[in-house]
Amino acid sequence: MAETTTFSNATQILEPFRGVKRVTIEEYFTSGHRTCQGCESALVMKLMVKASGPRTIVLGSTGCMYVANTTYYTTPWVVPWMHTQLGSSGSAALGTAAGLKALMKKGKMKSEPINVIAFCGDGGGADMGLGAISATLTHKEYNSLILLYDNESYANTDIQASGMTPYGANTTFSPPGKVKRLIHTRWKKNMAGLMAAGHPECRYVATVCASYAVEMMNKVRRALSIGGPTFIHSLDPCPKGWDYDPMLSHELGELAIETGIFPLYEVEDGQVKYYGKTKAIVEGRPRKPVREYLLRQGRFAHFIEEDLAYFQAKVDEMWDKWEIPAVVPFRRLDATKAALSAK
Ligand SMILES: Cc1ncc(C[n+]2csc(CCOP(=O)(O)OP(=O)(O)O)c2C)c(N)n1
Ligand code: SF4
Ligand SMILES: [Mg+2]
Repeated sequence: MAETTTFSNATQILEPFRGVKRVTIEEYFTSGHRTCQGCESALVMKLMVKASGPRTIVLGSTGCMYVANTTYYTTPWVVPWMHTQLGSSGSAALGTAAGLKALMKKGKMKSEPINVIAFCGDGGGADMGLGAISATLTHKEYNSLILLYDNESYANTDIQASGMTPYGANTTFSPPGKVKRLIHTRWKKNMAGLMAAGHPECRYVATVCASYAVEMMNKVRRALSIGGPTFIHSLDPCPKGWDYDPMLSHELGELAIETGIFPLYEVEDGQVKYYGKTKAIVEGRPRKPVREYLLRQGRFAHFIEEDLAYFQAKVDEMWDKWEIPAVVPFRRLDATKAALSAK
């Protein structure tokens, strides 16, 4: 029987890396995967597990980060890793955290803080697995991180539109045609805002982009240290689905932030904190026009001026009209504002 120790629900305390030179050299996601050249999601996996360190269990729902990562007899994962069903990242996170806790409490395994991270794609997480993620974020007694890697399509099955695909994008479900130029006309789901606003037991929600690698790793470290269920949304440029030269992945990540399309922030115990260039925008720095980001990608090549103007207006609305800019789309009624200011 394994060594028995007194059980504690403590987490690993992972201090932030203070600059790139302080980042640990060990890798836990190495060679052996077959993702496309320039795949940002593969970089997210590498940084995520570098941030969490060796005492980590990673669970991954079906998608590119499962299929391309674990071809028969090859894997880049150095830490324990398990594949889970497409909509099940939330259930996998909760079940694993609960299982570890039960085994440690019973003295069947050594009591120690083990990081549990479940990742999911936008299709598996924001569409199919939303209910399971939501349930997990209500269970404050189990420590886990759910990381949604958002390449803005069901990429692995050949780029079908998801609830996270941007307005107007060309996907295999929404090819532009002569009769109808735009097939996909829904505005993208606001996952991090939804998770933060709707789950009072979840102490930490953040958005990340691997173009800002140290910041990204530090948010993973914070999420794992704070305890309870936590959630991170990562925006991942995907050369195949977004149709661009793989060398542009890093630049597109930056442009997504600089145009204000994807804000970088965290919500810790209800406090919103903006990061990097998003913080600069909040403090008055002008946003780059969205066309600089959109027109670098083949999936928007059919856009005409009218489409670019609509996209820009929607992003402007996020910044100018939302009660918490670019985070949650609530707007107070004038009567409510007046009543509050009269107090
Ligand atoms: C229940 C179920 N339906 C459909 C599939 C087929 N399928 C495998 S991967 C995938 C795409 C998942 O998209 P996403 O979660 O965004 O991950 P990505 O492939 O983009 O990395 C689909 C539809 C499946 N594996 N299971
Ligand atoms: S299709 Fe996109 S997410 Fe999938 S492996 Fe290729 S670049 Fe990565
Ligand atoms: Mg996807």
